[in-house]
Amino acid sequence: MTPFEVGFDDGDPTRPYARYAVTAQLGRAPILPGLSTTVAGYNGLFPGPTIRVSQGTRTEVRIRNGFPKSGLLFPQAIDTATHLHGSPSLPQYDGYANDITVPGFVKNYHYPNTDRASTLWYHDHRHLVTAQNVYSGLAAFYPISDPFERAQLPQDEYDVPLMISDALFHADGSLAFNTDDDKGLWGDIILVNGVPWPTMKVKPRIYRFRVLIGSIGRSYRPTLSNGDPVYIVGTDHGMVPVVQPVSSWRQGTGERYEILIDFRTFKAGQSVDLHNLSNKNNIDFANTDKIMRFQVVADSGPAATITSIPAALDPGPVPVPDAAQGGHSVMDLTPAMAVARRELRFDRRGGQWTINGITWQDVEASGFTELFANPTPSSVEEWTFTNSSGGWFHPVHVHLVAAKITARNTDDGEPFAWERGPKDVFYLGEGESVTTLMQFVTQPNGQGKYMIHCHNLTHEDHDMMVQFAAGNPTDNDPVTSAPPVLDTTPTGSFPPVYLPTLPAGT
Ligand SMILES: [Cu+2]
Repeated sequence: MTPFEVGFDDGDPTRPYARYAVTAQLGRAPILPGLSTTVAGYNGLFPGPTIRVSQGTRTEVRIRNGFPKSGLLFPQAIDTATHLHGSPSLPQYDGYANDITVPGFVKNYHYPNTDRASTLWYHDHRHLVTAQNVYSGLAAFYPISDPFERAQLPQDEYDVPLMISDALFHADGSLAFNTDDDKGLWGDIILVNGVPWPTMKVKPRIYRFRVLIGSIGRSYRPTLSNGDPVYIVGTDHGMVPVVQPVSSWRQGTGERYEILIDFRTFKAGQSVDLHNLSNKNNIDFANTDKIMRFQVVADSGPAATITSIPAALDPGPVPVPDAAQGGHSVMDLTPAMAVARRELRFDRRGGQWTINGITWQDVEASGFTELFANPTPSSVEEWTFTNSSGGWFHPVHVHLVAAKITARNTDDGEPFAWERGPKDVFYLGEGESVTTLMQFVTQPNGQGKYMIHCHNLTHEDHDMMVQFAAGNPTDNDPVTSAPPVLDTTPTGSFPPVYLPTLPAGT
């Protein structure tokens, strides 16, 4: 997406500033052969427009709710709350589940983008309906780049975001929605960037794929059909220190893994498929074991800048604003730095999904004062997340922070090979427990409340979400300090300029 105005000064002229405008609106997508599907997406697209930002460039992203008065999957109008997943945004710009923009209103979100290169994404977070809003289309990529990442990993046409999701359709091509008694949504069609089982043409080179699971509930275990490894070069929050070759990896909703696939030994005309080995407690169908195909074509164009698989990566220094507040590089955190240790248990109780027995309903009933924890800004804490059930899995997301996984209760006690980098979603498989270190660095004047929830979006909606406050809980009230305003923008003021996000050659 191209910013429509650059150089706007919001009072901090030391950093460049870019503005974007996105309208959440209905659109038509040719997802199934010969049929048209109505989606509810950013600019009417699924996935929405990719916003690529250089580290240090501040952004204002205007999200207009341009939906009609009646909804898509349900009769109710689609209210929105937009979360930039992976950004240490101020609470009032973090997509707090009750900070709602109704049709006809616009909210201006401000993002710092000071973090190192990482694959962020923006998606809806409106309480009770997040699953249907994201499923309808409200999800898109927002990669941040920096000089260290640009020097070490493939760029441009060799840097491809892949949003994997699953869906159910009616015979007329319209989206069907069934969340299986709030357990999850299990579609029989696998989509990559909104295309069922696509084929992507690739050159015999090294490609970088930014894999995001945008499904509501389904998790995946991708693997290449020819047995080749993929190389994990990035996790949710950026580059890994040591590149990890894996034959498959497990990935739940909200998680991002950046992988390299080496096509250099392939001849034009050969192909390799990305398959899905699945995981326990997914409901699989005839073709949910397939994701997409890579079709190799003749090489062309300028020489590649990345010509070998790196063994290690340098993420660069801690960003200046974080370092000024005592911020460490997340992978340098050690247990000795932790000033508190906390436990979070993810359970089903009385038909509700709960965290330590608490739900977001309880948070609402408390007038939004109920807190799981109240860490001091810049302090390091050790949090352990536990799913003692054998009947389901929970990918758990903590807002504001990046974390280092230090231990698991499985196998050798170590994190899995693919998750040895900065993370903000932790896959709690059946009977699994994950221990993490995280540092609660806020922006200057950025104290306040942030959410913790399961990223299975039906679990989140019903009602597996709580909150913590970094510093003063009453600072930066997420609902009242930057409310949406009536959208009086004349039509056409914000042209929907965007980069298409379909893989090349599909
Ligand atoms: Cu869950």
